[in-house]
Amino acid sequence: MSPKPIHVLNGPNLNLLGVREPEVYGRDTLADIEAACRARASAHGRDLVFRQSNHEGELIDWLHEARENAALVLFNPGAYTHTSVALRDAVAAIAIPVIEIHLSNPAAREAFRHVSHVAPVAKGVIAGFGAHSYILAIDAAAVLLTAAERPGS
Ligand code: CA2
Repeated sequence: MSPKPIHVLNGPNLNLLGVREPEVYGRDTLADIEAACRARASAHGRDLVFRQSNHEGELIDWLHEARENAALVLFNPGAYTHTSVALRDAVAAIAIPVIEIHLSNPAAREAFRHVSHVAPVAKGVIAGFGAHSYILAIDAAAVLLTAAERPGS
């Protein structure tokens, strides 16, 4: 049986990347980031599912689906990071690891971005490296999954 894929889930407005606010989020589009993630995951021998939604309920459905179908989730909840108890509950409810990722470093931005409802139930958080946050997260995911697959772990 082939290993389950890594799911990369992206929240609201991330479809606008590369179009506005390049000084905050960089010049890469979400399609550029997806291509870079696919290449990195493939270098680790992992398949990838990459999705974006502007709807909280759809993100919750995808987290539930990942419970069955994914080895691990990389999750950029966008602004829902700071507002959504429902997304936090969905992350807490699934038994697989979830790594929270951000392009910017929310801790260095406005006070309302300093709270993450997701971080306390995530395996870890990678933030502040632009599109490279996603690549670092793929590498972290590969390390975690390889360790979990080792006999006796
Ligand atoms: O830094 C991140 O990855 C964020 O999750 C991005 C969210 C923001 O609300 C979080 O605090 C941090 C915003 C995504 C919106 O992306 C845009 C891209 C281009 C133009 C406008 C918004």
